[in-house]
Amino acid sequence: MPPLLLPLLLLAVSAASVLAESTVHLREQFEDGDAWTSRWAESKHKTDYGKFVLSAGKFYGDAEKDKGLQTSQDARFYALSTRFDDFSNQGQPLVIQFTVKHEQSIDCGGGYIKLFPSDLNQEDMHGDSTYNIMFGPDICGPGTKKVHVIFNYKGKNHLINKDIRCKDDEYTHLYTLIVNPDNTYEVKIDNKKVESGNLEDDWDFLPPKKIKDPEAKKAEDWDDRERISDPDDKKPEDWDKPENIPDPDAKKPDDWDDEMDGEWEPPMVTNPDYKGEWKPREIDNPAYKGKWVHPEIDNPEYTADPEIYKYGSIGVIGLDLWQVKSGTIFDNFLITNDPNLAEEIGNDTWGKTKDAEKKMKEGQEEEERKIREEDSMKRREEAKDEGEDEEGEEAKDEEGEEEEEEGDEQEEEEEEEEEDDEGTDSKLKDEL
Ligand SMILES: [Ca+2]
Repeated sequence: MPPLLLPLLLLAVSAASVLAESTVHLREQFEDGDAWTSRWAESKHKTDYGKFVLSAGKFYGDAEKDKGLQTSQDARFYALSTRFDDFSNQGQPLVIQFTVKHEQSIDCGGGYIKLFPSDLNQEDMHGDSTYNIMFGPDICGPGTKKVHVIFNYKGKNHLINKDIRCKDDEYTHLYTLIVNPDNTYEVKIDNKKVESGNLEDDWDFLPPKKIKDPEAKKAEDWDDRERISDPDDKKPEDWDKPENIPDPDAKKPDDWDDEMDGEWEPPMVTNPDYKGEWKPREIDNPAYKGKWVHPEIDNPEYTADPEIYKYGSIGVIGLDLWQVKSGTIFDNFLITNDPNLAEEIGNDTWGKTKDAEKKMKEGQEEEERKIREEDSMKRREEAKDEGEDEEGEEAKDEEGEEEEEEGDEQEEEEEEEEEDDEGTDSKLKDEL
């Protein structure tokens, strides 16, 4: 190693260790039975909010660890939140992470969290309560399958300009948002980066830096025609020929009777000499000045803000959402200043149970398939025993239909993926 590298390396290590001071503001994995009910508060803003229950669901990787908050009633609003010590993310990364499992194969419903300032009245939390950040998946029909990243900036909610697609299968997925004090951000799904960039670029927090100069105008004699008609090109004198002419080969039929049939005229045919409409040839325009570009100036309305990322108070995380078909499980909530720690915890929780969860679901599907198969076999045999060919045919037909249906579903899914996300937010849709 060259001698210069060692002190540099030490410097880098000490800088890293300063940054590595991790703070965990919230970690909630629901591993202590019913005790969560004392930590989470349901809003009383409405009287008919849906109930969250503690459950690992129909299939899981670990019967205990995979327990989380599951929505249990269809077509309901949900409003539950938990409090932690108030903090500001000033000068620190802010990491929000949690898992979502739409095991009901969700049609329309929110899977996002809201991060609130600590002055939120949890008992009165509702759709219009002021929040700092809203983050997570939202699905409503084929049109909306996105990850929301909404920031409240100076009292106004701003949606991300980019389209981040969320997972729409029935497995548990890990969602992570990292907001850095240099005004950059990163969104991860299952510990893989799916989007990143600058807060200023990807949200409309600030007016644009540059605007078109209102004083600048294209000169009237600005010639921006790249090609023009050649003024020297003239139409040849013999150009114009009729499009159709009487057929020169046509002959008056021998039995034509002028008195009876009228005067004979040959039928019209396309003129082989017809050249169409004459157009002069195109040449490069000698007066071409290039495309005119509107000059830009600094926008007088623009003021840089080095602290877009900053929230003075963060103290509550809430699930404020609408679900048509319930069954979503939220788990592994984590709020920290340490992206690496979040990644490790993600791998230790979601990462450790995801494969077993998949295996269990696939095992269940295999069982169901076997039962269906045995059923249809039984029906076929019964039909055979009775010697009724018609019934046997029916059984076969039914099976054929089933296969077709499955095929259709797959096609639909593919179509859905192609559709863009012009749809309405699941919650908004309901509120409308
Ligand atoms: Ca858990």
